[in-house]
Amino acid sequence: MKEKLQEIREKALSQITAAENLDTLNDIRVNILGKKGELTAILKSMKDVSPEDRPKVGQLVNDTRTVIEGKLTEAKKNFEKAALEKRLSFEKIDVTLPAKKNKLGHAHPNTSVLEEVEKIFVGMGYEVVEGPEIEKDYYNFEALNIPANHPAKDEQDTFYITPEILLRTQTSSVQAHEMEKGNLPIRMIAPGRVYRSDEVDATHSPSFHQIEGMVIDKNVTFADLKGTLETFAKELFGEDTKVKFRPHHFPFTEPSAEVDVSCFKCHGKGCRFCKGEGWIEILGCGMIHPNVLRMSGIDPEEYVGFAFGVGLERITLLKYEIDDMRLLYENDDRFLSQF
Ligand code: 2NM
Repeated sequence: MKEKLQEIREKALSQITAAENLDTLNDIRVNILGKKGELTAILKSMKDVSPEDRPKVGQLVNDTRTVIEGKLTEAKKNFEKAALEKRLSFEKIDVTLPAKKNKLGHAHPNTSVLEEVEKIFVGMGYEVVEGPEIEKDYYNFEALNIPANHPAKDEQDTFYITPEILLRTQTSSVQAHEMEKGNLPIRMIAPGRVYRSDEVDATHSPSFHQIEGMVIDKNVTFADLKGTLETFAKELFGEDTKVKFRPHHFPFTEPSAEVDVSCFKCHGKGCRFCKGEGWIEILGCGMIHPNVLRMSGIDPEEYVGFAFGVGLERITLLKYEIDDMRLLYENDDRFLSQF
């Protein structure tokens, strides 16, 4: 038995040394260590060995196996190393070839403008607050002093889910929630998507974005509102921008105003951009109506506030001189990649 093992071992080692490639090595492994291999056959014949000799012989078989396996592994490594070295000596990298261009995505123009607007108001100490797009009629209309018979509540203008639940038509619903919480003073903007039952054209979409702002504190005046919005307009459209407040009407503010900025293209002379007016309307605003404060549990004798609402798309179209709102929603890369 011992001689037989010695013989297998020597034959294996010399075969391994002579092997020319990985395939030959594998054949050797199968012939000796495989299921029907020579060494395996010996293991199987162990039952014929006398019980006293079995441990010794067993040990010998195992040793043989270990030596052969070790040699096989070593030889395999040498072949692999040689193959790698051969490949490396052939392969070359031409560092003068131009690199592949990685096309990076970037922010949508609406997103860039929103970030700019948020930065301006955060700089003035405002908090950015978000709220639900599906709202109760109460927070979208009633809490904002919009009475049951108001035309805005018509099904022609508002998407109702049930008679009491709707898709918000303005983000002031978020402000109604904040007022109700009663953590005063409040200085916040509420950006987000709103829905109105409008036909699609160059200036309308059934879904667009608004940014509404609100400040509630003691001793807030219309002068604070004017100063705030003037600062906003100058930061957004340039230092030489002029603002004009025109009286207007909203149910949730009293007094109310619309704000125009001097045309940043023609600086007020009148051009195609401002339709010859020299001024461009950008937002609505006013002092929060006492009814709105009272309804949310705020005492209008103690606290006052101002609020404003801007259409994000309108600002984006103006800033980037885009003449059709539909371009903002089509996600055509040839259009978007220009910004
Ligand atoms: C506008 C114009 C004027 C407004 C009012 C409020 C609230 F919740 F404080 F009452 N938020 N936003 C407001 C006021 C919005 O959009 C053209």
